[in-house]
Order: sequence, then structure tokens, then C-alpha cells
Amino acid sequence: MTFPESDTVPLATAAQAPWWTRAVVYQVYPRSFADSDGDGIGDLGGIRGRLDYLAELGVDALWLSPVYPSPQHDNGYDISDYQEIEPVFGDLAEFDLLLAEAHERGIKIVMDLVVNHTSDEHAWFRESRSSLTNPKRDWYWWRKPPADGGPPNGWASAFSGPAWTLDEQTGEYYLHLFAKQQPDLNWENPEVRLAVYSMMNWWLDRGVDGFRMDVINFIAKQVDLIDGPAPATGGGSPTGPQIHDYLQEMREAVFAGRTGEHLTVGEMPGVATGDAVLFTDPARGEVDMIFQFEHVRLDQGANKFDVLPRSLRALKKNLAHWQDGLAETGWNSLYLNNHDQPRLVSRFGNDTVWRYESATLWALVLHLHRGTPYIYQGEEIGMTNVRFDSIDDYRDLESLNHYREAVDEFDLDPGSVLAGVQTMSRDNARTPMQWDASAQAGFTTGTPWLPVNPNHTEINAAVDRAAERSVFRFYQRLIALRHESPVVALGEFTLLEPEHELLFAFTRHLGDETLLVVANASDSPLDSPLPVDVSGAELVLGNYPALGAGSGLGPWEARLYRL
Ligand code: TEU
Repeated sequence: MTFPESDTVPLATAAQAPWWTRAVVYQVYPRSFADSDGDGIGDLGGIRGRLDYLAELGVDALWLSPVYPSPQHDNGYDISDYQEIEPVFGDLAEFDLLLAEAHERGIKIVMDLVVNHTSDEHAWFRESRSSLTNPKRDWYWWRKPPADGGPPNGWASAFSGPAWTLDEQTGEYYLHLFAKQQPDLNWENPEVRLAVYSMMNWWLDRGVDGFRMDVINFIAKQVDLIDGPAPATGGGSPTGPQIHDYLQEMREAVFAGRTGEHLTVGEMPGVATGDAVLFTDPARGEVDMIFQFEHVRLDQGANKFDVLPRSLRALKKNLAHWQDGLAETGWNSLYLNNHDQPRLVSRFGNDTVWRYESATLWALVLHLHRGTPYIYQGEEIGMTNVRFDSIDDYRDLESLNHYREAVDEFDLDPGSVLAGVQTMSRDNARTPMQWDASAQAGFTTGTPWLPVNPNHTEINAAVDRAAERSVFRFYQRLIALRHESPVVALGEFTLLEPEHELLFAFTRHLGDETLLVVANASDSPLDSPLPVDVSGAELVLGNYPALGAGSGLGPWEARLYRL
């Protein structure tokens, strides 16, 4: 196969490219990572105690899900004080210690910025709701009841039910695209924007290295829709055009003039590649990269819990669509799971017979795409979904609200609704990190807030790292490869055999170097010849012991060649 000389060196030469093009980020869900005080909830002390583990893995930065004070209705994504630490996780002194010890190991810390909404217990909202004339009334979205007394429009909350709640205190509705305990901030109000920028500067002055920005595209409401007729379907406000102004203003107010290496990644449900180019074009000064959702919605029907059959063809084409969309300008994040998604080996692989092979196949495939890979805690040891037999064992607000609405309001069969929750619930990713085979998997000496997955006796960091076939060691190799090889970070991506339903194959090309990935994403051997002659190629990495034996691929076998 001849490769067209890439006439555009993507992004920049390796030396000039930003640090995050060569970096791998590890997401810590603090509540479930490591508990240092025995209360059954993970905390900052627990994370500090595992920094050597993370340094050994080789990651460059940690993204901490929220650790600020919160009533915990949405496990911390309902923040009641942006400049403190939730006591259950620790305090600011412990945070500073964690930050210092992470930096000592060359690991950056990125905070979760949740500013589309606050908690209903935040002082800002308590003031805003106190009276129609309170100076902070316009910090949130309030509307008088329409003539029929119902909500102002037909928007639905992402967590079931309407996106408006009537506040008896002043007889007006307030907007919440998520839970009613998460009222949306009004970003049209410059006072809100300035307060957020001030808080961001406070954290950067403290030494943090950037932000993951929660549903940041939702902060720009299409105001005419709020006051216009109810949209035909439910759902919240599509992103308004002013989002670009807000992000450029934020960049200028918070990062301009700062030295050092920072990272901003915007979580943006519903964004397409054309928007993503605008958001991540370095010349526009908005964000460095975004989390888009197209690939993790391919197996969802009417809603997240309406699970459709998976298609490799659809998945690899969508990932390639994003590679092509941002090849010239902008930058991709790369993820297959996080605290909101099921575990990748259960969703995209085979988490029983071929767990090691499928976990490492998806690791190789994802980490050899062009973009910044994100590892979700436990992914690096092949942790799987959990399966609770009763809805009463689930804790996730999204899952519980969905179940209640589906069964109580829509009268759907409880068994089939529970099956959807078992497959897609966010709790699949939130069972405690499995450190060893002891009673609570080494996560806590107390009673965990969410039961430990019973399979922790076989699947845990201690066993995996000592194993001949170690998922952890495989991730170590991939991370090291990204650090060492500009072609991994910057090389041009070309998908091969796009119509093949079992084979995932692609090349990466930079200068005179070409890498080839071939992967058999199925439970059966794939005997067809590889799409490229590899007879003279170097086998760089594979997940089968007899590396490179023959041209066929075993079940869930993945190989990386240097051509
Ligand atoms: O999630 C944004 C979001 O769109 C979620 O509804 C997500 O799509 C869904 O859970 C996938 O099933 C962010 C945070 O990641 C999530 O944990 C929060 O609950 C949510 O925002 C509200 O802050």
C-alpha cells in the first residue's frame, strides 16, 4: 500500500505541539477510588496513597470528578461551594498536599468545573430564590407560570421529568436541565460569568493545571426557545451561538498571561465535528479539546436505557469521522468509558471468556487514534460492569429516576426496565476500585457506599499487575509509546476496510514512519488475510503470546506493526 505524502504536518511538529498531544489523562472518581478513613467513601487521602500506582502506570494528568462541598444528590455534580472541599473527601490542606505530591511525580491535576448549574443549596441560589427582587434573582433562569399554570415550556430534564420546578416561595418556575437540585446558572448575566472566572483563577492560583468543563456547551441557552413555544420534543435548550463568546471570554479572563502547561477539556453532549473544529481551533482560544458523545450513543435507542445491538462498522466509522473532522484543525479527546458510561470491556468487548484480550484490544485501538486518551479508573485492569438484581441496590440518580418514570408513569415492565439499567447504569462504572482480593477489594476498611463488584476476588490491581497477561502492563506500554513516538501523537489517521464488521484496521503516518493497527473485535478467529502485507514489518505490540503467528487474527487479537 502506498501512502500519500502527508502535505500537511498535522497540528505542528512534535516539539512544537502542546504537551497534551503526547499526554494520557486518568479520570479519578474520588467517591469510589480509595478510602483512607474507613467511612466507606473514597477521599483525597486515598488518592494520595495511590499516586505511586498512577505514576507507575505512566499517566500525565489526573481529572478529579468534583470534590467540592455538595449535598451529593448527583454525587458532587451539585456544588454548594466552589472554593472549598467536601468534608467527606477531606479539606483544602489535604487537597494542597495531594496537588504537591502529584506534581512531585510529574502528574498534573485537572479539576471538574461544573458551572452550567449549582446545587440548590448554593448561597447564590438561596439568595436568588429568596425574593423576586433579590440582586441575584437574575443569576438563574426564572419564569412566571404561563396561563395554564404548567411549566414555561416542554423541556425535559436529562434525569427524567420536566426541566422546570415551581418554587412556592416566589410562585415562579426555575430551570434545571438536570435534577431539580441542580438549578441552571444564567450565563447571559455578566455577574455570573465574572464570578465563575474569579473562582477559576482562584484554583489556578492554587496550582491546579486546568479544568474538565461539565456540559459546558449547555451554558449558552437559546433564549428565544425558553420564551418561545414548547419544542416538538422534550430535551433541553440546544447550544446557543453565544457559547463561542463565553468560552473566548473565559479563556481571556482566566488563562491569558499565565505561563505553564494547562489543559481545558469541554464536555459537550450533542456537538458535531463542525462545531468541534470551532471549539478546539487553537487560533480561536476556546478549549483545547472536547468530549463528544456520538460514539457512545450509537447503541442507544429512544433513550440511554433502550439498548440497541452494537455494530463495529458503525463505531469505527464514527471514530474515523471524528479523526477526519479534526485532522487539519482542532484536537480529539479519546474515551470509551467514564463515570457516566458502562465499563468498556463489558459494553464493547467480551468481559468473560475474552476479558484480557478484549480489554487490551480496545486499549490498543483507542490509544493509537489521534487525540488525547482518557483512562477511567479501573479500565487499566479490565474492571467490568456490575449486575445488581434489584433496583434497590442502585444509587445513580439518573438510573433511579428513569426506572421510576418508566415503571410508575409509563407502566413498562419492571423486569425489562431493570435490564436496561443493569446494562447502562452509571453505577456500572462507580463500584469501588478493585485494589486486591480482600473483603472490600482494598477500597475501604468500612462498608462501601456502593457494593464492591463480587468479581474483585479475580479482577483486581494486585492480581493483574502480577499476571503474565496484565492489562495494566499493556496500558503502560501504550502510554510509553505515546510519550516516545510522534507518529502516535500526531500521525495522519487512515481507516482501512471500513465495511468489515469484525476487523478494525487503520494506519497512522507521519514523515517516513507508518504504523498499522489490525484488530479482530469478535469471539471467533478471523482467517482472512490482513489488509496490508506485513511480511517485512516490525511487530511493535500485540495481546497474544505467539506474537504475529500467521496472518489470521485470534478472537479479540490486536496487533500494532511498524511498516
Ligand atoms: O454529564 C452530562 C450528561 O449529559 C449526562 O447526562 C450524561 O450524558 C449521561 O449521564 C450519560 O448517560 C455531566 C456529568 O458527567 C454527569 O456525571 C452529571 O450527572 C451531569 O453532567 C450533570 O452535572
